[in-house]
Amino acid sequence: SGLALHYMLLHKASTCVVHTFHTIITKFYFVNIGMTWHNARQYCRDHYTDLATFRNMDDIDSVTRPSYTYAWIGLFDNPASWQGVMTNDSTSWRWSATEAPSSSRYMKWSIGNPSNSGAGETCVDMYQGQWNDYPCNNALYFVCFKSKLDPEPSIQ
Ligand SMILES: [Ca+2]
Repeated sequence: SGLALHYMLLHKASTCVVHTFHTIITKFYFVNIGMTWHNARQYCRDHYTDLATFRNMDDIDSVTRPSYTYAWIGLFDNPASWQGVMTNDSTSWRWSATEAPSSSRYMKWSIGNPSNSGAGETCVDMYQGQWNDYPCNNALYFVCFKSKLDPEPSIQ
């Protein structure tokens, strides 16, 4: 009956919480469609989780080879966080998925960047694994990520 099924689901959920834990798996996806940064973010949110967020070098290395062309990643400059005049203080850069600076403080800027050339570079692309601030309205390929719970629970 419906009642019995409801009980079973509750029981199963309860068991899962008490006896198992999960790890979060992140996968990166290179999308070879040219889009503005904001349209790329919407595409990633519709089809995956968000534009790519990188926590360490292993994350960057796990992106497949086509990313070795210019591609948007999920880093942007939040004007509300700018200190005084519009600086490129490293703490002002935010990840799209969290709207927060990197908790690991991991950064991989290319030499001379962020440069804020023409005071209009508020989004970030990646080239050969290194980051460059760049005007958001340019159409570039991009990298999305998808996070999911490990489907295989570990019994303690
Ligand atoms: Ca730049």
